[in-house]
Amino acid sequence: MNITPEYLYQKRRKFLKLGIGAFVSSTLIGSKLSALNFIKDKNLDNLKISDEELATNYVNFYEFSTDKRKAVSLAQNFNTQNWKVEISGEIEKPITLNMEDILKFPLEERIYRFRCVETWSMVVPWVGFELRHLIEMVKPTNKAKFVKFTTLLDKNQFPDQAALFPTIDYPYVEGLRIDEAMHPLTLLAVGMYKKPLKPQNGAPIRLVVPWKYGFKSIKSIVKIEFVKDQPRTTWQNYAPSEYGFYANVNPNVSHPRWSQANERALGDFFTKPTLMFNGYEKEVAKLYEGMDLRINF
Ligand SMILES: Nc1nc2c(c(=O)[nH]1)N[C@H]1C(S)=C(S)[C@@H](COP(=O)(O)O)O[C@H]1N2
Ligand SMILES: [Mo]
Repeated sequence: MNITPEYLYQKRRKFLKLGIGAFVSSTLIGSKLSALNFIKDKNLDNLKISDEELATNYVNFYEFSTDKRKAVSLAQNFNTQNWKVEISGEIEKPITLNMEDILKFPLEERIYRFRCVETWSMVVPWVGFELRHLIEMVKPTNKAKFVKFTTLLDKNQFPDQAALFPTIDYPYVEGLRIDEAMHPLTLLAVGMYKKPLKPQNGAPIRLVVPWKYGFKSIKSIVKIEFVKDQPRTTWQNYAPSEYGFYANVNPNVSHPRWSQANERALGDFFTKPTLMFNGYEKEVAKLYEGMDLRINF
């Protein structure tokens, strides 16, 4: 019989597992989230939400480890105290925001499909705000054509960044075209399952672009830059023939080493067909009108 109230258990676990830094930052976000009257996503598509334990324990976060389980355990002491996000480049109002500032954007819950390029998928109830609100605040100039995102670079915290031969180039960089970044589906997430993001899922703030492969949804962001030219991303650098800039979920365009036609939802035994633009075709297809999606993969 478990007689420990869930909130006490949670509290104790936090103290045992998290460094004090992560604790401070996640309590800040946690108190904000618990005070929040969520604009509840009505889940009109009736998506089956993934089990929270699976979604928080089966992760890709190469800075910690390429091994999904190891990444979770190595992430537990991640320090997000005094986290800042620098917003710069082709904008009228460059600014550096702390998490308190960021939590003033209108937070809401969004239940999204999420599809990794490795063919696993999940459905996550994110908590976040539309990136376009931040973009509107900083007033991009007409030279701003792309948005470039950068993850924290910190060899003291990320074992793979300190390795003699890191797996990928760091810091992790991603990018979106400005109209993709302005799309109302594009989120900056600070939470999932009504709680602050866990370190392994990209605390304290990450991108979520639900119609693109998961690697576009960059974690633990410290910099957002508005740029003229299409930024070169980490995965393009790693293998340009395998990971394109657009990375739109597309069952008709195979990865050179495997098909993208099907996927397996976390916890499921059977696979199911992958949907064009991950099920968001109605909302986003117009962004790519006239583009050859085999070339611009
Ligand atoms: N900084 C950083 N962001 C990242 C990654 C990473 O290794 N480092 N992995 C990406 C990949 S491949 C996926 S599928 C998603 C996984 O998000 P999740 O672990 O929260 O499910 O994060 C993406 N964002
Ligand atoms: Mo991924």
